[in-house]
Amino acid sequence: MGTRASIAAGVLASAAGLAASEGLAAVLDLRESPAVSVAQSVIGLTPGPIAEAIIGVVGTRDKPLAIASVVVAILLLGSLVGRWWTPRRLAAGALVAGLAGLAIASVLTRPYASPQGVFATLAGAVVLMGVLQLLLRENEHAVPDASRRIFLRTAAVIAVATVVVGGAGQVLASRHRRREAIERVRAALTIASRRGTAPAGTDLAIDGQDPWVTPNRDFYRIDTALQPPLIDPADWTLRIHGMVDRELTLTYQDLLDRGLTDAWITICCVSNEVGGDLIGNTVWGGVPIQGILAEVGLRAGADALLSTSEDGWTCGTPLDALTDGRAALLALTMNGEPLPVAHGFPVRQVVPGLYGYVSATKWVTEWEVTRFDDISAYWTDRGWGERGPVKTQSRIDVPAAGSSIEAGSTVVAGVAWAQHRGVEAVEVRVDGGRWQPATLAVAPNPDTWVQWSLDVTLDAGDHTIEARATDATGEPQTDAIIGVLPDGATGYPAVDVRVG
Ligand SMILES: Nc1nc2c(c(=O)[nH]1)N[C@H]1C(S)=C(S)[C@@H](COP(=O)(O)O)O[C@H]1N2
Ligand SMILES: [Mo]
Repeated sequence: MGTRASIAAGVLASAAGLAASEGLAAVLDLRESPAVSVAQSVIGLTPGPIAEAIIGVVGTRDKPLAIASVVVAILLLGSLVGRWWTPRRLAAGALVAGLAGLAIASVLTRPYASPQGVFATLAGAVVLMGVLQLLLRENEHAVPDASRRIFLRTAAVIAVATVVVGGAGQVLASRHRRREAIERVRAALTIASRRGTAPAGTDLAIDGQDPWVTPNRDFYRIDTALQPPLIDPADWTLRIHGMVDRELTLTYQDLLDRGLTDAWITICCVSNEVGGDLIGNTVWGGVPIQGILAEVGLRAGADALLSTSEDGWTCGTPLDALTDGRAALLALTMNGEPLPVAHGFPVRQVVPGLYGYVSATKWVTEWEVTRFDDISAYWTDRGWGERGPVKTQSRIDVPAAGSSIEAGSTVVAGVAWAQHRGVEAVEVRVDGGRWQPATLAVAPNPDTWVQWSLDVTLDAGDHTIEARATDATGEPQTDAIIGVLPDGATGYPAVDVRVG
């Protein structure tokens, strides 16, 4: 292989090594990639007067310049490694080892030093040498043209892989930095909002039962976003248009200025199976949607609010549910904190009594007042029901399904919900026997779930415990076993236990 080819191979191999270490650094979520650590060390080691002279010339572009110099230096040294690879393998290896050693030293002396950083650096060195070996191996083709073709083809494939891996690494890394910036903005917000302590009497605190207040970190999460949108509240707006008398655009500050209302609301997902856990209860702080709609003025004939999120998800909500006085909110806080990013930061909707897919738009940025006849939305396009009212349901948390318990008296406990109608009663039966009324804990309003419990006496053998809730209109939940599609699962929750 000629000199030019080995130099080119060296440049390509070092670029590939660099891309591999940058890509790994991004995947491993490192605060700083090895190349940036080296650039930082270079900046730190540059004598003051020289640094000042450089800054005098390039101004604030000194940091990109430092990184660019490191990259150029790596490629130049890489060309030397390539040049030496065949005739002076030992020297080439020593040069790579020396470079990797220096890079590892800078990684380890940085405040974000980590074993993963060392790993990413070493992986870069290994890729560099692997690529050189691949490109410069003595090949068996006697015909120079054939070996040239193989070299060029291999080099092209490696070049593409380098660009893809390096590019993806940069995208990931910049998203990581943006996420950190948004988390800092979020942490710095102080919004007067109620703490998420349960009102007296709501939580029976029975072992094995979910707490009445769902901690934010345990709150179920459902959305179509591979990565949640990262929105700075300072940039957030909600544009309201469509069948309104006056269009309006609201900012985050506009919402804060209106003052926040706190409301305990349980939200749940239409995809929650009977007995499932896609449900959570918390105190939301937000601005009532009804007042905002009154301000823009609804035109006659409108019956739907089509909301769109920053990431393009849509949902259609019946205007009735937003204007009948219930606590439908444009929420800014969850459990006394600014919304977590995954739960819609900075602003989302929460509407008592409707499944999330027709009401709970996270990262909401646009409202169109419209008619159901004229629209379709993300999930309704995919076969789910248009309106999505929550069906009365109950869940047995204790005893756990499949558990073995002692004969005699045992506590059966769980939750029940019928948001915005309220739960009037919960009953329990064993092996299809007589329904026995459970004791209900406190629910501060009809929009939250309610805990319940009942002592039952079980004798030895296998038993099935079932529950059913009755809403405040007097309607018991149905025993018809229906799956989640198209508008929510029904049937009694049932738990099988072995009593010994
Ligand atoms: N932007 C956006 N908002 C969304 C969704 C979504 O996919 N994208 N999913 C909805 C569904 S189906 C549910 S059940 C709730 C869940 O809210 P959570 O993740 O805060 O529990 O958000 C709703 N809001
Ligand atoms: Mo959902």
